Amino acid sequence: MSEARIDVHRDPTRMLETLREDVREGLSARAKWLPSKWFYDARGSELFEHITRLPEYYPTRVERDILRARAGEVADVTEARTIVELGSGSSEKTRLLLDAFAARGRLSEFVPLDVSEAALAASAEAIVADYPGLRVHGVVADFTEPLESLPGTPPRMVIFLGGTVGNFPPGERAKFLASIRSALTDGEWFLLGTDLIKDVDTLVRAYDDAAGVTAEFNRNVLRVINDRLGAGFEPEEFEHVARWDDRNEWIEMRLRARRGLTVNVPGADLTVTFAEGEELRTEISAKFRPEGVRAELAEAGFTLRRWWTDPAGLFGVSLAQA
Ligand code: AVJ
Repeated sequence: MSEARIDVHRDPTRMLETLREDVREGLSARAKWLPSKWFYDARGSELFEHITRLPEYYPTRVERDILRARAGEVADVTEARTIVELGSGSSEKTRLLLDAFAARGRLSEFVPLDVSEAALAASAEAIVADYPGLRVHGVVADFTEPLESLPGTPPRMVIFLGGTVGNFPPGERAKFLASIRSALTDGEWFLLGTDLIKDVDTLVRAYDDAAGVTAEFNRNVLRVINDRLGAGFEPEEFEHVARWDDRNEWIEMRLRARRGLTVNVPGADLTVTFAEGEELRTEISAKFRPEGVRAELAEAGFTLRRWWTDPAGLFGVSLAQA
């Protein structure tokens, strides 16, 4: 019985230092903000998995339908030998690709990469058990840091699903796409999921579900800061806010202080005050137009070979070639 190899490229000391810097910068800014990657400790990753099963959160379901319909075509077009998944989480949708590649008997290696070691270990073990003969090489790393050289037998295909590319602010998104391109050799592949612009109601409800799971996910970033930096946030003092920003074409998640608060963050040598009603931005999730996705991929040096969407045009999947 083989085992998943898991390399930890994330140095815990450096990770804590980055959190400390992000908290110092974001919480002392005039308009407070935090990078969304800090949601994903073990509990945050589990809450996100719960979100993917909510009736309001359509992206996971719709992307899964697209992948189910197109996985065979992805395998036939790319003939990839290695799949590298960025932000792999549970890798649940990725199984549709692994199934299609396995049926063709060509795929030799799967490289899931995630910041959450707990999520990665669980998914890598499960995939090793279910795909005999597939080498599984998990990497614990932060994909917002510049990518080092990618492992695996060529031709490789990097996949980045779920619309997570929307979490980057636009300038950083361009740099990120360019760094994927430069980690690939000419002719290799990139499969990208993007959530598309649609009516505001559908968008906002996806980020403000009736059961309040997204609200708990949002507040989890405060628990992460409590755990790692000894902060004294009381998450219930903050109200979950999800809002569509029409000018930037993105959803913002915010935490709004229900009353005036002072919070100590000893691990960042910081005391933060919130006025009543003051908001902390915790995530942006950009939504795309098909022509915008094509333009951004081209700008990064990719050629779009296939574009797939669902019948209602909710979500798009691009297959691009370096
Ligand atoms: C995991 C980044 C794709 O932006 O839709 C879900 C995270 N935030 N609900 C997204 C999220 C609020 C999600 N991604």
